[in-house]
Amino acid sequence: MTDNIDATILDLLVASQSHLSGQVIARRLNLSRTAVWKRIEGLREAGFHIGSARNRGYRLISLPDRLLPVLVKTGLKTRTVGSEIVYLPRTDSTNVHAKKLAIQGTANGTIVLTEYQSQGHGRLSRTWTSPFAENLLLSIIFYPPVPPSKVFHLTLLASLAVCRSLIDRAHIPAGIKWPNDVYVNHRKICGILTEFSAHQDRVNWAVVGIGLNVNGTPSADPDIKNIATSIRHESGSRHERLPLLQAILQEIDVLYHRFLYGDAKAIREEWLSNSIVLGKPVLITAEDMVEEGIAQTIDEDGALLMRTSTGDIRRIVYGDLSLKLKRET
Ligand code: BT5
Repeated sequence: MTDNIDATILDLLVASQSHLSGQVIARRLNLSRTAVWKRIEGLREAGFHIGSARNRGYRLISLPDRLLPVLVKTGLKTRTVGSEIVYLPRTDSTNVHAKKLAIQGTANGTIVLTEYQSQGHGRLSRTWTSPFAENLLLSIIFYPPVPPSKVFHLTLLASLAVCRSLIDRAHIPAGIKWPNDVYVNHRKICGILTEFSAHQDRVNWAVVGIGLNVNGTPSADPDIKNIATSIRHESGSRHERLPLLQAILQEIDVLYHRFLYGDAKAIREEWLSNSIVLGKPVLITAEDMVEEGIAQTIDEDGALLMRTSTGDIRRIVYGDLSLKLKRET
């Protein structure tokens, strides 16, 4: 695991175009040369490729393809999101871990990042599967000063942030499927799971979990091969996870502040213009109902308004339900 000393060593190595002597690093950090050497060994174990030459010192050759906090923080321009970054190479579920941190009162905007989840989950105890270090798996903790009816905006803004980033950075035609998915070419590329705790009319904390398929190959996973896609599958080549993650965090940061202090209406409008369900025939299933109709819009609180065959407008509140575009059924 890297910390501030590692981060400073990495900064020095990145800034230095050639070798940097252990003595110079030691002096800058007020460490012994042996301590520097131990740090370099630790960074090598974490996957940093650092060369060394006698009498010349160390040189950074390549960075690891791991979402280490020091890398995520470098160049990250956010006010709230990523205020703290908790990196767990493996965990059960980032949402589970994040909920524990939220209860302990971790900083607003803290993110929990992992390379692998043994019990990643969606809604209704469904499973979220993702191979080691191929995709993005994270949860963001917020303490939004809003009533529970507004929490769905967090799912809206996260899906919008992912959608924008996929279009702008990966150049793939992403669209949002109400209530919590991002789709590309009729397949799911991202799922979002927002969980929260509220007391009376006030949200205590909310955790926004995001699973985005970047370099995974869903076609190799029998459970999702017919319904899922990834950036790699769509574009035909691997995609760097780190800049994409930073772009998503930055988008979420901007949208979160806009949601709280500015213009939730504009977010909803942009969300609507990226929706792939509006105007389409849809089938809603929940424990106690099956409804068909044409998706009309979402209202201020994120509920879907659907016109049924009798012409009535039904208001479908986000919850434990599933929405299928009729062509998928
Ligand atoms: C979701 O649930 O789509 C929300 C998924 C949220 C996952 C993130 S990962 C980080 C954080 N930590 C967690 O433990 N969870 C969050 P839902 O709408 O219920 O959809 C779940 C369904 O998506 C499954 O039943 C599968 O059919 C499908 N699925 C599973 N893994 C997938 C994948 N990698 N790509 C696309 N679809 C997948």
